[in-house]
Amino acid sequence: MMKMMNLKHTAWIAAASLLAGGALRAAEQELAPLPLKLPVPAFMGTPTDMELGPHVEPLSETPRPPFLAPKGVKNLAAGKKVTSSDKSPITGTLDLVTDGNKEAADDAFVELHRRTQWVQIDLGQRAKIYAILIWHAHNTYQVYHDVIVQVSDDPDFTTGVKTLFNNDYDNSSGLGIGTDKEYFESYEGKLIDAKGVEGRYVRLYSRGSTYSALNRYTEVEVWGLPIK
Ligand SMILES: [Ca+2]
Repeated sequence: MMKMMNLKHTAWIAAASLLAGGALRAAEQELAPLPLKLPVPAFMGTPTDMELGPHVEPLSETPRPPFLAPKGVKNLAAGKKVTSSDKSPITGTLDLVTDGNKEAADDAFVELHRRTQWVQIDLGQRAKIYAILIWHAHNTYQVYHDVIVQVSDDPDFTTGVKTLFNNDYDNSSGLGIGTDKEYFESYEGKLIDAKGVEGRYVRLYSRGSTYSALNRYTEVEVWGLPIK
């Protein structure tokens, strides 16, 4: 009986100190909505003539709710160096991925060849990442395939790779089956909750869309805090 009480007591102290720790962290890190600047919507409403498979999330009819992150986070990808699996893009240049222009215009995206391709952003230093936003192409209704988002400290992504998002439900890109849903591109971009993951490099895969076999990237934002 005595032993049981001790155990309970110990458990209570552990729970109490966990709570206190949480409160302390919350005080240190005040949260605020991400100060996103969205592009002009190029189209509105729901497509009527597209058949949606079970892997596609229906288009939301309401704007995305504000995303809370620690106050002071910045888009660390702005103006940063971009590399790619495609050494000679069909249209545009890789710097368009981080140039800040995310409008649905013909000169705002880089277009990579067919099949699985990636773009990679070097944040220049390690960072704690809270949200990643992707605009492939929001000029028309389309769903991109095999969207996989990874973070690592290794520019070759051979070690320490953390996968934040993967909707490759049939493993056609060979990085493993993903359980995330496919989704429609829109002016809001796709927001991926990165939950404070740490790393220097962000890599984003895709394998064409319902609109085209090619891979467009209009803009990628990586919201976080540099690790000093
Ligand atoms: Ca751009």
